[in-house]
Amino acid sequence: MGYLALIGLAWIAAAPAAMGDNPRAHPYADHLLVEVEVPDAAELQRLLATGVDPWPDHPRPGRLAVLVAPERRAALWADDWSLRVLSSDVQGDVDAEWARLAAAVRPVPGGGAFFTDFRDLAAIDAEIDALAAAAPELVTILDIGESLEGRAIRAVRITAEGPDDRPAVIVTAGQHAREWIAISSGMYVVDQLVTRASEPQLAAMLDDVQLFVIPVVNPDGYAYTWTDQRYWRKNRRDGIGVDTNRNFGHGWGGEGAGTQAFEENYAGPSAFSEPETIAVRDFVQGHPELVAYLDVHSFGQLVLYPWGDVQAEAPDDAALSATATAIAAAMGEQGAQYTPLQGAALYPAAGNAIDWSYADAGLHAITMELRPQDMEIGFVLPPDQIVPVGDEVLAGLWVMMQWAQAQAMEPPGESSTGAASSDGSGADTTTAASDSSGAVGTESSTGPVMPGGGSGLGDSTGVDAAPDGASGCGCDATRTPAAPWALVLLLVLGRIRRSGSREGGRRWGAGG
Ligand code: 0X9
Ligand code: ZN
Repeated sequence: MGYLALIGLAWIAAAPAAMGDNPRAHPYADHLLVEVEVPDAAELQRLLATGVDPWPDHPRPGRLAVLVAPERRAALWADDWSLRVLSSDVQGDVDAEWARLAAAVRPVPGGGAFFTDFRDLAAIDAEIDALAAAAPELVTILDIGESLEGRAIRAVRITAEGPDDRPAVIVTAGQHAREWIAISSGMYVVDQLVTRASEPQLAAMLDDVQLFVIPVVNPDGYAYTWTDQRYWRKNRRDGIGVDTNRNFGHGWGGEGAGTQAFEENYAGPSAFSEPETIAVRDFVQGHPELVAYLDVHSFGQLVLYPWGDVQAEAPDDAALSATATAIAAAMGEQGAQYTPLQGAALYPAAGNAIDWSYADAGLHAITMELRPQDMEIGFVLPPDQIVPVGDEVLAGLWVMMQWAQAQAMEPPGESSTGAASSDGSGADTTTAASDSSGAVGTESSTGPVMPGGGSGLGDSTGVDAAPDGASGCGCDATRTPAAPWALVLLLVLGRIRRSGSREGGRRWGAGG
């Protein structure tokens, strides 16, 4: 980022508008965070009837963290729940984070300090502008829509010069406002791909593949987490909010989608009722060069693939599962262990973004749930995890980009999106299992991988070492078997296929 530092070294702005400055903004005063042992579904209902607020948006039996407002304490303590107080001062925790942020020096846009802490929307926008100004040959900023409150929804396109029909990967983050680490990671991959673009491996990739990153899909919600409620999740529709990740058009209103506006997973009055989901939908539909979609969330350390609403296998289950496994392994080599899993096996979430992008737009689609795994930490990660988590996301994204790159290498007429038919029926399913699995295991298995020289699919220990059982989402994630023999077979198939494609296949360029 060195050359960007030339923009200035000592721009110190006034402390940002602070939650602490806002007299209305102490929504968690006297709240406790309590872990409750919930033996079964009936007991879960009994617990929720006390009016406590489950920390995960998809509460399940097991050890469940709940926010307890002062007026709910008596009801909870009167019963025979097995409890552990995780925090006796939730507002204090929020205030502590805020005090740190308010005291921090605002970074010079493009000056290299952006990832030393979490950043508000203004700083994010300034950083995007600075990156685009410093590398106009690589970066284009696109306004793809406007939020309910009139904020711009911005996409960043990163690619080397070349035709617009080169295969492209889209990354979205920040559908859920409180998941700050997802947003910082979206920014981190933008920063790394731009500032390291001259590294030979990356330069070659950017010749072949285009990347679109939307770091903040839900800017109104994100702004609100900085001014009012740190744990706000949804957009700001009528001050109550719609969960954009239940508002997409595939399976809308099905299992795991809330029907009541107050619910954290409220799906909205109809599919694509929200400007944020409309913006993503229209952008995807307007860019037929897209082949893959990565949606970034927190938390739980999981790599999820379709379907997310029903447990039936997607038509391209093998390909999607192989990609998720490869991504989890690549992320695991950077630091934390990630578990690949079909989304619906975690819990059903009808109307989510990746199901729609897979079923209706034909994209190879993955959701990441980033760090932590631990409910006690939840959405408030310390800032020294921004870069390590960003590196994990970058390593996972690199797998997706390799998958996209492999699409570019295919001989004409052999399409392998690894995706279902456009109506989601799976009727035109391709040979994607071998195609895409081969793709994710091509160059990465021998060459260095962004960012730290790991080995991608070649080492699936990230999968095997993933912890069993409860994820940070409060869900009992069952592990998807890595089936190493199958992966090796697919890898070999991919290699054979890929080298054939190299010799006889098309390259991008005039005439495509
Ligand atoms: O519930 C969601 O929208 C996402 N999880 S989060 O904790 N970040 O809110 C993930 C949805 C992934 N799909 C399924 N679980 N089916
Ligand atoms: Zn989320």
